[in-house]
Amino acid sequence: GKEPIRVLVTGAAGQIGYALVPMIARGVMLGPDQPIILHLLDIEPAAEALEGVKMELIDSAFPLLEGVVATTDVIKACEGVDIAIMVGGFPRKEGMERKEVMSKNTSIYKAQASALEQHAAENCKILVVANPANTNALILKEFAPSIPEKNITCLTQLDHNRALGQISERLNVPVRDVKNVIIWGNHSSTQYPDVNHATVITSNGKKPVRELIADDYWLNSQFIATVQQRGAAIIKARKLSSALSAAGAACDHIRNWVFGTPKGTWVSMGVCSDGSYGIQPGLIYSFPVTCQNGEWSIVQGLKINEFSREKMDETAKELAEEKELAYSCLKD
Ligand code: NAX
Repeated sequence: GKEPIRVLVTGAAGQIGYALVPMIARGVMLGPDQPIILHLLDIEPAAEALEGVKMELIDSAFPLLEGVVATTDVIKACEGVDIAIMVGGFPRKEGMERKEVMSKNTSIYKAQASALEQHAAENCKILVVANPANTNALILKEFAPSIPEKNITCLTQLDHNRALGQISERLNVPVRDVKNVIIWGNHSSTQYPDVNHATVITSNGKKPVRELIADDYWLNSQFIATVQQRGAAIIKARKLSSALSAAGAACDHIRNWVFGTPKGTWVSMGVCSDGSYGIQPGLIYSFPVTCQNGEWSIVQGLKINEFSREKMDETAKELAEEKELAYSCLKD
């Protein structure tokens, strides 16, 4: 059979971790014939809970699962990993300043960057989920200079899936038939969910979403706000933040990256900007990407209208500000 792949999940004792590790162990991320060794990292206060997750993984007797390393030692956690899903971080608590949260996370991501750089497998693919996701990924990139930029990404597939879901609900079509929405920018409420290139497969062929939904108020205002605010709506309803949808999106992200996107279809990923679409090079910005042979590339040549341009720049501006804030934290 195949050699096992080592997958690191940080923050594995948390709620996304609890939804994510069984998906990985069932083959949702890397396929039904790919053996897995899970590396689970969390911090000392969560060590016992982490051990409990390990016990449940053993008790699940997943056929693909060949081993579980559960640890609070970041070096041991990173040893030889082929894929790293970075879910661990410091959450924003009520009354906390943005700078305080940023400062906690920049120091976590600076330290974990070095551990990955020194101990992960060559060509390890990294996905940052923990917020502020784009800026945590940026810090990881800057403090792990020997890891190729193309191997460091952040999660906006959840936002992408939320956008697909809203179109599917509105048109009452299966979500699998909705394609090519785009999430531009930051995984925050300034993100720009763009439907201008999105299509739906109908019995009469492929149709633009803008043709099927001839309601500009809904598309230009309600749809965008619903996707931007979906995380808050989930918290309000569940009293907990998105976990199963976030875990599912993390699996989608890695699966698309490793196995490729179907011809004519793109997904959204936070990746290092090369200046495409006039976005400041070096920022981790969500773009439409296609994947092939384990590598992503930014979809080129899409027409951008004035409305989109403004929204794409607004979210880029927020990311540039987050970058400055992160660096000012590192200097303190
Ligand atoms: P939880 O608080 O349930 O879990 C986080 C876990 O990380 C905890 O077990 C904690 O002990 C651990 N942790 C803290 N510092 C760590 C460190 N230095 N090393 C390793 N582990 C550490 O949060 P959860 O709901 O699971 O969310 C995890 C992260 O995902 C949060 O930052 C959250 O904001 C972010 N999200 C990002 C999304 C995205 O689409 N990019 C969507 C979902 C989610 O909100």
